[in-house]
Amino acid sequence: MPKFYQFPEGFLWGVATSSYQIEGAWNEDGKGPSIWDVFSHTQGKIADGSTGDVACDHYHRWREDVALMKELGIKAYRFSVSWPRVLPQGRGPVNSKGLDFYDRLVDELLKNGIEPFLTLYHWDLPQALQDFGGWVNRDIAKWFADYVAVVARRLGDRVRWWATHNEPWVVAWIGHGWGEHAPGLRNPRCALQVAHHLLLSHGLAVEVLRDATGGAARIGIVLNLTSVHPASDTAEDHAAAHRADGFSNRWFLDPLFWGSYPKDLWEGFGPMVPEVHPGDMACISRRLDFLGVNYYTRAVVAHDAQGGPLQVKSVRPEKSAYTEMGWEIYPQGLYELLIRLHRDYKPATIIITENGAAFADVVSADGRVHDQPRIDYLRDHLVQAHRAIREGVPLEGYFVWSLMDNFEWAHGYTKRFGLVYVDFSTQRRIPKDSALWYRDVIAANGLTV
Ligand code: IFM
Repeated sequence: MPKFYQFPEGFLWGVATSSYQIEGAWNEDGKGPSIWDVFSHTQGKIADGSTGDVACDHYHRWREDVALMKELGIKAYRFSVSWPRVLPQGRGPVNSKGLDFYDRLVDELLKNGIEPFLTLYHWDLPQALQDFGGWVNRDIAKWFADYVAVVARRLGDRVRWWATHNEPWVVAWIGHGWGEHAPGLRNPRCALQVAHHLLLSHGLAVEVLRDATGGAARIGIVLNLTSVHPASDTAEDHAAAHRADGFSNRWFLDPLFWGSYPKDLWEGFGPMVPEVHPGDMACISRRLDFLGVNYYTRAVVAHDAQGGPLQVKSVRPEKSAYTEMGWEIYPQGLYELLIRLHRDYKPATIIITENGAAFADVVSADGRVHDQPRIDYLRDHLVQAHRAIREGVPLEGYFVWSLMDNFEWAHGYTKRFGLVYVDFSTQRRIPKDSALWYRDVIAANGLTV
């Protein structure tokens, strides 16, 4: 018997994007270069040799993109502000044309009944600040807070939802530990220091946002989190899973909610631990109005004596299905994660700020994109989210990553995550079957399975 899964009234049904991945216009209207401009312009860094110079050309097509969201009945739009578009040098003079762009976007969203959900940092650091060490330099916490003040003063009267950072784990480890993202550093010690500076800058920004918005705003941070499973039932693999959980989840959650780094990992990292100044942890653990959760897949790990300081290796479950990113499809992990967050950290509100999948979408002879695997993925995750709500998790919103196909970082344009297909040679947008399905879910405030 089909069952209807009804979501709470006022549930925030959204879609998400980020500035570098969709805007293009990399050097227009006074914008300064970001570390991603420099990185993608460096040969060999991006799988298909592409850049975000044009991307989805959203900087010029924003009105059309908002109209598309309106047609789909989208209730909230999560986007990010490009720091170097607003402050070309990262600090100092404001580029009013850059700020005007977001001002117009916010007005257009509100005019169309779409709630703006603003992320302040989604990885496109001004190159001018990278030249001073970027996130490795402790001064950046203050530079970030000053940038946040500029944006909040301009948009704070209309934007209610503010996220300071998107996925600081990725910035720290993929950008500074493993070098696969900008700025391309390969130094684990730096990665841990960067993680600390990201958290510190978050804490300062929370205060700035509260002051600038008079307490009306809902302020939070977005983390990429996962449910970690041991590869076997041995005590060794269970211990490895606990360490991996520390690395992926607790290293950010504990400071934010409890004001301390996890002791087991702190000891495990030994001389690599970051420099922490008195007062830092109190600043980092300022009260949050919401926790943003990006969930894509679970992690399965085993003990491995050769597996670096954590002595962990990833295991790929054989019988599972995978997305084009090579990520296992494991909807139940979302439920497990939500329950665990609620139990251990008790965030006032949780928002799923990203969930979605890349598949090898094609435009069929009928001109449509029949992406049933994406519908299946989203449906199964929503059922798990619903299960968590039923069990008391304060989940208030869900954002699909992404509104449209876009620049998937080091993968360039080879991975399509969108509800809307983008033909990058013409910039034509085609809503995929999943977009129409999501429209119906939103209209019904729930889904029948
Ligand atoms: O495209 C990214 C996004 O920028 C951050 N979260 C994960 C997405 C898919 O990899």
